[in-house]
Amino acid sequence: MIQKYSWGDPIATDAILSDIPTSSGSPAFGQIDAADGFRYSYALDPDDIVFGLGEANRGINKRGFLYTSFCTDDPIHTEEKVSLYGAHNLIIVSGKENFGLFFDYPGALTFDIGYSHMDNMEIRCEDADLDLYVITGEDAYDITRQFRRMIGKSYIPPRFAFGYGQSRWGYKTREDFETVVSRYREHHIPLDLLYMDIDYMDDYKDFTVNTENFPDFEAFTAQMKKQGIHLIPIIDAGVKIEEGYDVYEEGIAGGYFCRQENGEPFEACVWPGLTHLPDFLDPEARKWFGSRYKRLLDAGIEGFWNDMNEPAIFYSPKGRDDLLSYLDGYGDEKNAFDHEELHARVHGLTNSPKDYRDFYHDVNGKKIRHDKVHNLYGSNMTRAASEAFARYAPDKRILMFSRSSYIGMHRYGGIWMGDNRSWWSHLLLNLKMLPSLNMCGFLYIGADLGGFGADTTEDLLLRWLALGVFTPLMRNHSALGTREQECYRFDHIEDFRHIISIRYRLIPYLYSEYLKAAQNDDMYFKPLAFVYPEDRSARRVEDQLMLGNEIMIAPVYTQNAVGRYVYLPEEMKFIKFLPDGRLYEEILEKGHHFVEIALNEVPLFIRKDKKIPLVDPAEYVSALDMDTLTFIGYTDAVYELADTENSDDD
Ligand code: MIG
Repeated sequence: MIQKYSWGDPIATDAILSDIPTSSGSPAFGQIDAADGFRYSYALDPDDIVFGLGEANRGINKRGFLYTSFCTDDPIHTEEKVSLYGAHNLIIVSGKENFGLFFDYPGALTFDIGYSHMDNMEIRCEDADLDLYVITGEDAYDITRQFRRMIGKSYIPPRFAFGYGQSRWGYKTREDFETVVSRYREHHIPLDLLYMDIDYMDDYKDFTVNTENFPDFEAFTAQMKKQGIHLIPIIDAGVKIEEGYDVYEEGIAGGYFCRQENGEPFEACVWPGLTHLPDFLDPEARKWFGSRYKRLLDAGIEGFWNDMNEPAIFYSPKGRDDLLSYLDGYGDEKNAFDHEELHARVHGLTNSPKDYRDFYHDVNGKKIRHDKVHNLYGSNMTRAASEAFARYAPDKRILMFSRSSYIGMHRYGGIWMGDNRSWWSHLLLNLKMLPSLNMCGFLYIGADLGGFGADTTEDLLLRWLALGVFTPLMRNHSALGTREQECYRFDHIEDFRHIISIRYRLIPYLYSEYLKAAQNDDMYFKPLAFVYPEDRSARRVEDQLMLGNEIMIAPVYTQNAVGRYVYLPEEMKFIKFLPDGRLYEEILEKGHHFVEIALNEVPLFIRKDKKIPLVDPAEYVSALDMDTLTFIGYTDAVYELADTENSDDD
């Protein structure tokens, strides 16, 4: 059952598609104080687990910390961080009472889940203008499915988007890309996607391609496609201010950019230098920006990633000028600086709350200050793209994923988890986000395998890939200046070939489970707690996941480990794909086990009386041969592939 409660004058977010009448009175669970701002509080039972929050820090169980939904470009995801790139305001309390809460509020919203007081949860925001949906059900899984039905169907990518992708910030020329492809093909490591980061553009100008580095871009995409490779360019939110640049000029002429109080377009400095931010909350501006993707679609492009759309702001001219006049204030006494203040001012230039209060959106004819709708910005950028794809390529699935998101955007695309680092702890952190994101509708998801920031190591990349085998988005990506981490850079290239080949052998199964999840408003990844709610041990497992309806995964995330402990809530068949092509199979009883898993093995567990399909590997998705299909697991079981028609796999 879902009940909706409403306070003040909520801003429409389009997160919820179902029409739910507003209830009077107050929710059956917790207390509300809407006198000064908004506060929801609930006393937690010692046994309660709190699930949710999608892309957020810490555990699958969110208890014991503080989280603020305020989309933030922060590339250092250490344990104390309260905001990442997304704002996913769903939590589910599972224990003494079972209920879900979705706070439909697009500004900053804080979830204090046993942080200030261990046994209390408080959710608060500045304005008492919001809708609160209260969902009651049998258990967390049931509540999740009700929620998913209310937010509409998840995005479905083309089948090739289940292939493996190589990315790196720094690839610049046609030759750079061709080298990556030829080295992958030469070593017979499967590859379907090649990501183009900001350097493909002309001066970081959206929807341009540097003609010196790509003299004939269309011929290039066609030549790549012949080799089974899909090029996926990045698009940034900010539009460079430059006379003669058509996107800038159209934006000005159409009045499509966010404005300051005085009506002048707001300026933000990002990669291209000074930019204007398109007002993605305005349907006209969305339509215009979306139409720009067509240029690249026409050149043979079939997928995109949207970046910097929190929006990230390095600094604003106003912030810069404030700093300069502060410096001027010291005149000749440069040594007299208050060093703490100077430090704070310099660091405060980036993603400054002041800047977010300094520009406005046009929401259905109403002028709304940015910070009040901050969390909708990236979502609406991605919506602009998706609505354009529906206009220009209605019969085709286009790959689309975004960095920033709000619930509702799951209908338009997927997300990647942003700038993680080459840390073992992030392998585990990324694993924990997977089921939480699925709860919020985001199914096409994945992390930068190997880690984005910092230098990776061969063993970390191998272990991360062994998790990536199962994530819908399987992409190796890294930052400019870090150790190069394409698979062919390392000593044991055959191990990389093996692990990625296993992904390809599993694609019919993985894509099929993905389609089933999308079509049935279900989860692709589930916490064990959702499948075995009565099992007290399973309820607390944070480092194993259920995938689809048949398997459990338990990646190794510790350096130098030769295996790991796993908990089996029921008998399962433990399977390892060995590097020589053989399968290791062992039936394990319910309970705790230590399983050995070498760096070059891919483990999975098949649930009792289930089986999964497997095909022979191929070097790209459209070369997979469904005639080679066999089954592994409890082979007397029945398995049905989802209907994969219209999946655009070439
Ligand atoms: O400020 O385009 O998260 O994936 O490589 C950094 C360069 C901008 C951030 C993205 C990352 C991408 C990088 N971008």
